[in-house]
Amino acid sequence: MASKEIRKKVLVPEAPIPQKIGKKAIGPQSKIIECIVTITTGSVKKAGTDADVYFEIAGHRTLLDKPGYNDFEKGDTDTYHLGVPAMTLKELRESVILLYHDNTGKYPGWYVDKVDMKVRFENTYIFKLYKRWWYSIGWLAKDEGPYYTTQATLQDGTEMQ
Ligand SMILES: [Ca+2]
Repeated sequence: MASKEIRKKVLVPEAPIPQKIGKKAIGPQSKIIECIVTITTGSVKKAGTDADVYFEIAGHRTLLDKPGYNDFEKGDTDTYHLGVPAMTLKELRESVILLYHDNTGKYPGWYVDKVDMKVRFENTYIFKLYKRWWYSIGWLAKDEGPYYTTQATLQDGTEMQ
């Protein structure tokens, strides 16, 4: 006859859910894995753009585009979730962060009023404010001064406080 089958219930531990979120769960080795970038387009004439806009962190670029939505119109505030290569806060602070567009579409020049970036560490659920770049960017345009460029370096890779 068939041997007696012995079934064992195998207890598989569930993935730990951190009980402490926020500052207490974050240490120097904690990795940032996601960012939220919020960008406000100015209200000056022709401030909006239909160019393809990119946000780049440590060489990892993301096209900022919400499907079925006209991004970056005059006066709008738009928010995007970005996956980023896992990195510590120190590594992020040493990273180059860029905002730029490809100068395509009608009136591609873009007036950027405000940008802020929040970060989420692995095993946490809260996005913490990393930095605000407010009132310091202005025209990203080939035909508007003072810089006549389509790229803004939000962080130049040097250590910031
Ligand atoms: Ca647009």
